[in-house]
Amino acid sequence: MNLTDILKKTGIENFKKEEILFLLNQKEEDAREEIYRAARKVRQKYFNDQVFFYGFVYFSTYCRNNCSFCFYRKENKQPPRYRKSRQEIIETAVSLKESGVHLIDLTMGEDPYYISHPEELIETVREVKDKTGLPVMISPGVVSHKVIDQLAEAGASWYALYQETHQKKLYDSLRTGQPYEERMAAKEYAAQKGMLIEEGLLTGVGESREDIYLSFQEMERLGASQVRTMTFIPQDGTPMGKIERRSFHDELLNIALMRILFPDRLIPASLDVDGLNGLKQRLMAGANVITSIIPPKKGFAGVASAKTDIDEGGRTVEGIMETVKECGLSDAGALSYQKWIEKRQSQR
Ligand code: SAM
Ligand code: MD0
Ligand code: SF4
Repeated sequence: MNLTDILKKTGIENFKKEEILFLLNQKEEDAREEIYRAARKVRQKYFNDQVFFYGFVYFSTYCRNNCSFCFYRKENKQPPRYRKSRQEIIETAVSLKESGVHLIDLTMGEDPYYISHPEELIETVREVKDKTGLPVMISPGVVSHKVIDQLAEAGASWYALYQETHQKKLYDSLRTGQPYEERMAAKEYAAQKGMLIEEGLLTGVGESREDIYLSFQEMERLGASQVRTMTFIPQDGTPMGKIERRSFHDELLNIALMRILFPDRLIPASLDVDGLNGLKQRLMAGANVITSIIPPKKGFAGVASAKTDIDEGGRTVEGIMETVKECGLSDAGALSYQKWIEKRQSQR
């Protein structure tokens, strides 16, 4: 198989399984650079070198679950637990909007309070949308079909829910006590109701190339409009806390392959793994969204990197602009983001 020839193609439907496995197997720096270059060309063609910015509002860090990889798992005593008031959430969302983000991602642990008071969540979505005028993504974990209906009705554009892996045994070891099919069904239902879906996988949790291939297939089957991956970061006080952190190079390869296989989808470069430090490489691998933009000194946390660069202002629109420019990219603007969403929704 010839790398250069394979890289002439885009779109998962045009690749044979062996070709994707072959791409996933490239370990030499030169070969990987060639893949990143191809991914950048695809981004140029489909997105004209423009990127989108997502504000991240982690409004409750309480969680009933015990994901083995997550700092905020119920049994961990270490993370700061907070539940922000509606007022604080709105103020933060508005200040994020004023700083230049294009979407507000409202994220929570599976907080028992919100699970028994879904109307609070729904009202928050409605108000954030109303007061910011921006599209809203909701990342609440698994919620009932009824709550999905209400979230869609309140105007949430996106439902973000990551399977982490599509290999069921590995899934069961990561998302302990959370049936695979239930999580998948929530996404499928939200898609049916006209919400855009974000699917994601963790890199560096023992997945094989075959498993990654399976995840790409599932992303396609779901019709995910945004696809992501983040390198697993070991967390203190958790069952996977003593595993050695892997370099982010496999994440970069996965980002680039997603860009080539899903040329017209959104793919995040998350500030939540390596902070501002890792942004350039992720953008140079073909990402076109910068996520986990968090206002400094307001007491809002990240997930995988709970604190990195937040209070220093590194995870702000101002903080990322130099890197964006260095990569030859520019701010797509809120209007073009809105249009992208409308177009995608009309195709679903
Ligand atoms: N609680 C909701 C859920 O699990 O769907 C929403 C927020 S959850 C904290 C968001 C995502 O962060 C997870 O799905 C996972 O992909 C990622 N994440 C959590 N812990 C991580 C870690 N230690 N390293 C890398 N990514 C992590
Ligand atoms: C991020 N910390 O974008 C956020 C989070 C949830 N929808 C996203 C993982 O990196
Ligand atoms: Fe809870 Fe989400 Fe963390 Fe799992 S990943 S423990 S559901 S906050």
